[in-house]
Amino acid sequence: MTRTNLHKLGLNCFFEQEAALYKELHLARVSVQHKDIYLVITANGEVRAEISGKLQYLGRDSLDYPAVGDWVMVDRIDNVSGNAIIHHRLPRKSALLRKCAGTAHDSQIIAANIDVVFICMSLNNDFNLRRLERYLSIAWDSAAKPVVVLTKADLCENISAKLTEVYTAAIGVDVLETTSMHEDGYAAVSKYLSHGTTVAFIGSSGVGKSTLINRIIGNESLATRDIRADDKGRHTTTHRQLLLIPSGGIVIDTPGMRELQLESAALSTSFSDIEELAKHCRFSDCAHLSEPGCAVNEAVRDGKLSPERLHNYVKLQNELSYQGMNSRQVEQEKITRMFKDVGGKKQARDLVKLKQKRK
Ligand SMILES: Nc1nc2c(ncn2[C@@H]2O[C@H](COP(=O)(O)OP(=O)(O)OP(=O)(O)O)[C@@H](O)[C@H]2O)c(=O)[nH]1
Ligand SMILES: [Mg+2]
Ligand SMILES: [Zn+2]
Repeated sequence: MTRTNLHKLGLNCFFEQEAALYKELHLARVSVQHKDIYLVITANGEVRAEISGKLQYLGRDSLDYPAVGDWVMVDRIDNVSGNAIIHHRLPRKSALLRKCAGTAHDSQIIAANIDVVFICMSLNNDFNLRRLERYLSIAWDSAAKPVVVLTKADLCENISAKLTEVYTAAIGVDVLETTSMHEDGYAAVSKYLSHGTTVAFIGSSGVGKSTLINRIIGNESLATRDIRADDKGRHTTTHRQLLLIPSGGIVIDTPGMRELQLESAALSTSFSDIEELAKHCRFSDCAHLSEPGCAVNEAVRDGKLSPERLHNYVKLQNELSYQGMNSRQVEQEKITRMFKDVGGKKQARDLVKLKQKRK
């Protein structure tokens, strides 16, 4: 088994002091969480673990449970006699949180005990300052240092103009420009990856987070999207994962976030052109899908509006409309919308009733 130096993994006096309270247990850091099963890195390497009944019972909401990046106390450092049991989660120094779309007040923890947040945004399709602002605000709330990492510089023709825009949206934040297309395209990020420093990568799906991490590590540890597969919207990375960089530093890869909490004001500002067109749709509640007399779709047909832009707008609008609902309401609303297109509101109601009966 490979021995791990826990200081390389980010251990410091703060956590050592906390751990000293539990002399009979061992320190470990959570690297992966799959529902109830965890992978934790111990001094003896990675082991499978689950949380103790007591910890399960005492947890009041999802933030109480261990998450990727957390330091925990486990009862064993091998899997010879089954999963290790996590008895305690040590206090966090920082936490990156996201409010869940669909649930009223619940937040979800993306990563714990991070020093730096790399907010990744590509210089081509994904470039969106409003979205960048939302990522910045969750990064500022985390107590870690935000850094903007612009990817795919090779696909951008007016980099200096884009940089100027980013500087105005991210005042006082370091902004790095990267590309996977040549050897030193990631040189700018290396100075943030020093011994014991934890960097979390966040940003939309497909911007190149996992590609960047593979380059830093120097191999293809993480799956990245196949260039030929045009599966836009499908996430390549499916779970958060903490990895130790052999040359120093720790990274946490995350799947592209689909539902960052949005604000309708921000949406209107970013899509003022579409909102302007929508005023001319025949129906005031036009969803710009396949309704007759839709001015927005007409603009797409005339080549005045890109279909991708409309797609993004509709997607964001959808997310927005689920906000503030509890999970049951979201489920009902989804069913209603599914049938709305085929004119089957009654069918939708019946299905909802049926589902409620089963519960
Ligand atoms: N041209 C160009 N393509 C890149 C660059 N970086 C990444 N890509 C490509 O972009 C695609 C997506 O990269 P990934 O690393 O899988 O993206 P990701 O951010 O991890 O996506 P999720 O895991 O879905 O969140 C892949 O096909 C990469 O090869 C770059 O600098 N330039
Ligand atoms: Mg990925
Ligand atoms: Zn319309």
